[in-house]
Amino acid sequence: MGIEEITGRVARDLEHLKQFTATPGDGCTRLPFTKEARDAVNFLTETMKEAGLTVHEDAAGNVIGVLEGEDTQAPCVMMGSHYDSVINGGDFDGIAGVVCGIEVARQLKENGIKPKRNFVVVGFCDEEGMRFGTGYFGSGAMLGNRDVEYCKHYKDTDGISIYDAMKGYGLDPEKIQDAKWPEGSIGQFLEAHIEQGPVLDAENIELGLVDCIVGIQRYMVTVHGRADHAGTTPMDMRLDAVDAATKVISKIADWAREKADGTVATTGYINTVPGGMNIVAEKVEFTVDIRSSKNENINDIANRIRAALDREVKAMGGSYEIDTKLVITPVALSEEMLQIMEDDCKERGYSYKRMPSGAGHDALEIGQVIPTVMLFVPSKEGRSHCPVEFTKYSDFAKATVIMTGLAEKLLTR
Ligand code: HGY
Ligand code: MN
Ligand code: MN
Repeated sequence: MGIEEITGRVARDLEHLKQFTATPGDGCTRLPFTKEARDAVNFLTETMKEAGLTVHEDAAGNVIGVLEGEDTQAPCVMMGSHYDSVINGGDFDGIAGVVCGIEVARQLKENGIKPKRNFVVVGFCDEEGMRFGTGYFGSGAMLGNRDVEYCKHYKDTDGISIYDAMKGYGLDPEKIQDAKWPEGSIGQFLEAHIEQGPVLDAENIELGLVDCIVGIQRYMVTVHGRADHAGTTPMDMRLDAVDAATKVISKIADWAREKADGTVATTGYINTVPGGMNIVAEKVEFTVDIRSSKNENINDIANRIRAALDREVKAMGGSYEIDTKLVITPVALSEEMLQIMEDDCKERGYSYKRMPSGAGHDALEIGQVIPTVMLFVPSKEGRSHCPVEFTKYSDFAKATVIMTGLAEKLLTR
């Protein structure tokens, strides 16, 4: 099939998926266990079936399509990404990787490939962690890393737990462990994804061969002070949670800059309670997201945050607690599979470069235990996690051609 037809099929599927958002006209908002997620899963199910896959939804809400190989018990080749999004995000983050997986299945069949092992396409649930502050729920469940206690512990800002959200969505959270795949049943994992950064677009390079993914630590910090009148309470009598919290928050970015090696950290969410302009805040909640290709950097910044909280909150006279949302180490991706894709790029004359990923992905969770590789396509002006996120459909098409070449080699050896 020519690159134009492939581009047309990818465009058709992604254009159709754009409608499944809770914020039409203001980016993609497709949170886990919502109507938008259900609509997207229904469309992916139909599209996978039309591509000749046998489809089911697992206990975690992942949608799974299988192109059967000769030996259905042999370790499969899996390809996929996530179908959820951030709030007011873009139309390509995650979902494009699922569509590319379905497109690779189409090309394997069109190329007359007789796979010796199953080729499995997965749309993962809740990679972003946007609703519950966590991350990699579907891919983590597939590895057996999610249990009932986890589902009950994490709640969204309306106080709805993953457990209750799953029940409302029609899943049984008590069966979450049924999503686990047997040890050794997945041979390799492939993920196509937008770069979400500026490198490929700025250097006019068509494909990014990802050789490592940063580690991530995410925390929700709650600082407790005391609500008081903002006018009458003398400064030395206040337990001002905002005063203490901001003395810590204001240092985090500099601690990342000091590493001067690509380490990053940010506070993406701050909430004061009760939130009145003439009330000294009773408490402040804020998130921390720290990333680096060096795990010791992440640990160092996390430890400095804890020490600063001890110092500043003690001085204020209040207290604090830290809810650990995510701790995952950096991962090196498969050199063997990178080399196969690199050779194919050279043969086809596609420009490419090897590069790290500053974004986490389902590949970060899965790559901890399974040989994994990622292929990036350019993001226009490096923009992502916002409505202007854009990638040319022809870029996705080139990625599917390279991924099909890799899958063919893995499935026929
Ligand atoms: O946050 C991330 O790195 C990814 O987009 N989930
Ligand atoms: Mn994302
Ligand atoms: Mn993503």
